[in-house]
Amino acid sequence: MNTPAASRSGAVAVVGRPNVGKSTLVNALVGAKVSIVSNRPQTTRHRLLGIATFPAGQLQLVDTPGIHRGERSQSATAMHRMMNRAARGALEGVDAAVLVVEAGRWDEEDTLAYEALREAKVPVVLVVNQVDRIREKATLLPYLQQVVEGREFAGVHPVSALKRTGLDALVAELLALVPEGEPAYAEDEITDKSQRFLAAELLREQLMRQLGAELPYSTTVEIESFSEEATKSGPMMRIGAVVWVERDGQKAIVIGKGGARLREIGTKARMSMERLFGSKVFLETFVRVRAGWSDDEAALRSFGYDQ
Ligand SMILES: Nc1nc2c(ncn2[C@@H]2O[C@H](COP(=O)(O)OP(=O)(O)O)[C@@H](O)[C@H]2O)c(=O)[nH]1
Ligand SMILES: [Mg+2]
Repeated sequence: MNTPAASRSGAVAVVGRPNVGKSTLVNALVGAKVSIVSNRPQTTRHRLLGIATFPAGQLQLVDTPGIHRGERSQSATAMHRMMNRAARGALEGVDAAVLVVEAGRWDEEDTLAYEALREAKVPVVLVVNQVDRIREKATLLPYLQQVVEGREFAGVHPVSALKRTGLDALVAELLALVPEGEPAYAEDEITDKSQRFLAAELLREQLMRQLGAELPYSTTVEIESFSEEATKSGPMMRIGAVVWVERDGQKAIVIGKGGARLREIGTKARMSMERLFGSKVFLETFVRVRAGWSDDEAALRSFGYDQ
């Protein structure tokens, strides 16, 4: 008799320094953009679950803001403490962790992330990402030998999250590391976040991508209204969003000449929302000024930062 292999299900933390491609990897495994991506560090501000279901089981991937050295923490111990705290938060209750690094590079922050993971005593799978950017493939082998030397990994996977190469072997390895069990989420669920939250994030992604260097960090997005209605051509989501900035000058920058910048931001965000939600979206975006929002805890709470 042929009994099918038992299904597996478990949580896997995705950890690494900023900008290595953690969110891109989570999206590639989930098969949809649940976590926003930009070339700026600290794009991810919230802990988010990406749910990836395969024939052999389900992985709940914990995407995290990158662990990095705080600018103000000068001593190695303070740095260490911070790394540990960040890693521990992401590691609560997970069955395994993925340490994402950039192919061809390993610096002090990668070492700290590795050490924090080892202290948490979960199996660590090393994902060497962005291998598509390595022109001389022959340089990869000595690099891999060098980074695993003296370290303990449950597995090592050179991948390209962007081009989606090397992911099947990674998934097989991760499924083997999580316990047997039924999926924690239904097959069609892709994240633990609401559509409202995802809509705010997709708008923030465009702010990160389209605004000059300093501005993205002093903006945030709040969804004021969110409703679904039936139209002749199918369902439509009607979304009202506010981009909060700290100063009038920033408002002018976000809006742009004749409103051009805001239109471009809104159009791109709407298209990503339509792709993710599989529905028509009518997006209305306003820019408002609220001084010092990032310091005001009550404001942060009302923007959903305590989720
Ligand atoms: N060439 C290349 N770029 C990548 C790859 N993975 C991520 N990136 C890019 O690296 C940048 C940071 O990605 P992101 O996922 O936001 O990194 P995170 O901060 O670790 O979550 C983005 O511009 C991505 O498009 C990859 O496999 N290859
Ligand atoms: Mg990220």
